[in-house]
Amino acid sequence: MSESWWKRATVYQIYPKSFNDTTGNGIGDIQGIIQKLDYIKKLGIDVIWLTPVYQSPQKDNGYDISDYYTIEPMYGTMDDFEQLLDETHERGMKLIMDLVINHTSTEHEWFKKAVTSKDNEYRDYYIWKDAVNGAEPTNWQSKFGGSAWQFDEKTEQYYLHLFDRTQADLNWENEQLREKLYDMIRFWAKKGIDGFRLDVINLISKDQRFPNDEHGDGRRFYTDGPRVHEFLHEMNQAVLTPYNMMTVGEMSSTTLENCILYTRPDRQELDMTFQFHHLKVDYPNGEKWTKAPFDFLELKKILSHWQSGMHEGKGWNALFWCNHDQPRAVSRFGNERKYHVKSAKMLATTLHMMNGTPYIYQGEEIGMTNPNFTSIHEYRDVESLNAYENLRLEGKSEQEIIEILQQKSRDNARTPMQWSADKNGGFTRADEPWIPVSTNYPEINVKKSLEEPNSVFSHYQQLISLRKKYDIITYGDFQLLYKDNPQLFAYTRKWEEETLVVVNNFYTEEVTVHLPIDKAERAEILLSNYEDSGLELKSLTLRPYESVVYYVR
Ligand code: TEU
Repeated sequence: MSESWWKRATVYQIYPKSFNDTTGNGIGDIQGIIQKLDYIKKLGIDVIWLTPVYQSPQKDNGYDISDYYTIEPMYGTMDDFEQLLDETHERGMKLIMDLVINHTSTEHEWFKKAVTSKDNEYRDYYIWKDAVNGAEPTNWQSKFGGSAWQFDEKTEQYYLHLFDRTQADLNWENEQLREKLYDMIRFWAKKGIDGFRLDVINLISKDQRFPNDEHGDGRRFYTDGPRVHEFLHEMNQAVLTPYNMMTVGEMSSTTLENCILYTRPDRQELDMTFQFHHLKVDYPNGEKWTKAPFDFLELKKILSHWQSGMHEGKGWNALFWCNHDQPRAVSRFGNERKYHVKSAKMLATTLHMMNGTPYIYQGEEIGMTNPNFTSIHEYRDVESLNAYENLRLEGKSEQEIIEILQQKSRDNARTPMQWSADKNGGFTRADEPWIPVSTNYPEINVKKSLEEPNSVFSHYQQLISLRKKYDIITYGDFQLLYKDNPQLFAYTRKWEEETLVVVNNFYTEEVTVHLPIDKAERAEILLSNYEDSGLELKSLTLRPYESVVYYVR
């Protein structure tokens, strides 16, 4: 396998809690994943990314780890995990784990010891500060709302938590702590896993002055922080390269310049990065908790900027529309009602023909939608529940808040995988799954998608196989066309004598374009979401959500 095999790979993200339940307790489990490996293989997947299955009190669905070395019992046992790993490999696929090392659960042994006294040997594994003027040490805000500092009555100091108060930030300045984390990574690498997705890894280095943020929520003092590249290179040399781990960093609020530094091969830090700027184009003035349409021109601008910038900078993008923290793509950027299949396919083509490694979030391959819950009692996510309380305090009505959650909540992507039209979408035999199934499971499910020749599933299969067949998709450059067109996302990929022309109509209105392509008369269609797309590139009319990949050589 070449050292950059992952440049041609497609990754499938599994959120185990909502994937497949085999015990009847309403919660997905590892044996449930094993049952569906042939399905994932049929899609054409190369790598599975498993979100956390370590022991956790589940305050943040596993991103609050209390023991890095134990499988959470509700998901199964270490034997189950090792069986999953073996059976994944037997099918020629790889498995990467989620590595959450910016913080641990406050139920982790390290924290439970650290909080016993100021001079405990584990105290410095976390970030403790005295009150300032009787209040929190800084005005930094948690990403889940409220202060990022929690007061501990026993030792009369605050500890830092950039997320929930039960998720205490680790002190990466402590070398002994770093070594303990590298030992843990070696433990999993020695089991034979193939890599890691590193959770909010660009937050691990904090400005040690811990200043107040006079202009914001404090993120500029810990995002892409002063020693982050040093720490990542140290970890790379200590464990990631020695065990040949594929790595993707989740980079909260990062920059193109930093992502080039994180992923340029000569720097030996990470292989690729997720950035989120394209997923904030429906956050007016950066505010998530408002109902707003997405800004299409901004979406094109951001994606194109990252395509060209990372290509020129020799970095590598992780491409995605959705994950367990984001609303469903077809609901957010497509048309889940009248043009459900067409728009789901259009979004898939738009992303998968780009430069980078594409990630498919479970259910995206069949066009799963937001569930449009109508009651706060259907929501589960700590961020959603905090937002509900905060919006009530702001005076918003119940209906206004529910409409905002319907559009923006992370629960949107966490409803159970829809396998069939059976009870609970075939996810569980329990009466009540841990979170309600979307009511459209009789219409949108795997069984139905596998039976239909022109399903969203079959479109993803074709996109994945095109990536393996055409090197231009992996190595070609990127050029946006018609950047000011309000409904068309069109771009070219060029490599040696070849050109891909990818045209995507993001709306229901028809649009006519005159594509400036050399040798256009030699164009052939590699993939379309319509049966009869035109070949006249000089004057091409695209129908609602029409999406076509042309190949010219
Ligand atoms: O997400 C970090 C992150 O940037 C998002 O959670 C975002 O900040 C949040 O959704 C507010 O919009 C990672 C994990 O993917 C997420 O599930 C965890 O909750 C978080 O880190 C803490 O571990």
